Parts: sequence; structure tokens; C-alpha cells
Amino acid sequence: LHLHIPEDICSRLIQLESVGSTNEFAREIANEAENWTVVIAEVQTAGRGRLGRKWFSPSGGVWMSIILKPRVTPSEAFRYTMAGSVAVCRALRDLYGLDARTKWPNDVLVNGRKICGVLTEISAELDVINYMIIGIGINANMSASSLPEEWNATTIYEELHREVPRGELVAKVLEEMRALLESGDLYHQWVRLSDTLNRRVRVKGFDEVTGIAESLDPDGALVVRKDDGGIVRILAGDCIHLRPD
Ligand code: BT5
Repeated sequence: LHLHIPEDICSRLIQLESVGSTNEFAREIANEAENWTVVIAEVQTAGRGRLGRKWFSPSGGVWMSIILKPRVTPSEAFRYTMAGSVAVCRALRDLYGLDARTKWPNDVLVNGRKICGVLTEISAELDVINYMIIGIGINANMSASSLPEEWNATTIYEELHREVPRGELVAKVLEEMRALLESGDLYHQWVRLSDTLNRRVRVKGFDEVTGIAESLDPDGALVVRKDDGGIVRILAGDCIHLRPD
């Protein structure tokens, strides 16, 4: 893999042809790695989703992991996942005019179909983060027919009917991420880009709840008004968008 990416966009860029998982590779080098080291692979043979799920990662996609070493507590970690998904939305909008939105907690959708997933892994002791790995998978130059129908997924190629230069996309995502982390506007952009807000949802967190997604908290929690009127705050979970009754 040899994408053309400006050198100053990250501290170190590692491009691989094939790897099990870029997140796993990043974890192996994380202790010694500099802040903003980025690992990208053409193919992942054991790409990971959340909760032990698999991430299909054939050639043509963007499979990358960013090693970050911020001086923040684990409770502030969601900001970095937020920055990843908002950065992907902004890149897909600015570069290709796609109507990209976020699905809580960390997916990016185009026309209601998943085009990107973010997997954040944190190593922390007590209240100190050793490192964070932000894994970003974007379905770029792949045909959507390679993705099972039931995933309700799409790709940039499927939306635009052309291939895009992936180096430019990677550079834009990293640039946007840095800018968002420095701006005071990240949370508001995350809220503005949300496709989940005000939708009828079923969320599997600690419990399963069905109701209306009423608000999003700065720490990443989704607030749901249940059908019985009760309000629940869900910090981590899986969300399904439902049709209004
Ligand atoms: C995610 O998981 O959405 C996080 C995906 C993160 C992938 C990146 S790629 C670089 C880095 N290295 C890794 O090993 N991982 C990260 P989750 O929300 O659990 O979604 C997984 C589910 O989405 C699967 O169970 C499938 O149903 C579906 N799926 C799998 N591959 C997909 C794809 N390429 N596009 C859309 N949906 C997919």
C-alpha cells in the first residue's frame, strides 16, 4: 500500500499490504509509538468491530488506526471517538458532497446506510490514559455487492459510481480530526450531524429500551424517552433506528 499523504499530517505513517487488524498492530507498538502515529492497511484478515464482532475489510477500503496519547482521564475519551466519526462525515461531505450523518454511538451513514465504523480501544491505569487507539474503517473503493444485504451498508464507490483517491481522503480525515479536537465546536457538530436524534430507536445497552432519542450528552451518552415516559441515559450500546409507529 502506498497512498500519497502529506508527511506533516501525522507523526508517523505505517502503510501495510495485509494485517490481521490495524488496531491490533497499533496496540503492539503503542507503548513506544509517538502521539498521532497512524497505521493503514490495504487488507485486514481479522478486522474487528465492537463487542467481538467482525469487520469485513477487503482491498479498496480505508482501514486505519490512530494512536493518541492525550493527557486526559478515561471519562473524557469519548471526545476522540466523536472526533473520528465527525471528521469522516465532514470529509465525505466536503470532498464528495455526500449527505453523511452519524448514527449513535459511532457509525457514519449515507442515506441511512453504514459507510464507516469507528472502534476505540483504550489502555488506562487508574485515571490515566496510557494510549488510545481510534480505529476507523471506511468502505471506499469497493462494490456494495460484496457486502451482505442485511448489513444495510454502502460504499463511496456505490454512492459516486467512481473510485476516489484514498490518500486525499485519509489526509482530510486526519486534518479534520485534529482541527475538531482543538475547536470548542466538536460536541455541537456531533449533535448537528446526528441521524439518531429525535428518531424512534431500540437501544441495547445494559438493558434494552425502546423510545425516542431525545438528546445526546457531551460525554457521549444517548438519552432516550421510553414509551412509558421514563428517561434513560445510555453510555454505551447498540442502536437500531425504528420507523415511527
Ligand atoms: C464498527 O463495529 O462499526 C467498528 C468498525 C471498525 C473497523 C476499523 S477498520 C480499522 C480498525 N481495525 C480494526 O480491526 N477495526 C477498526 P460494529 O458497530 O460492531 O459493526 C460491526 C458490524 O457491522 C458487523 O457485525 C456486520 O454486521 C457489519 N459490518 C461488517 N463489516 C462491515 C463493513 N465493511 N461495512 C459495513 N458494515 C459492516
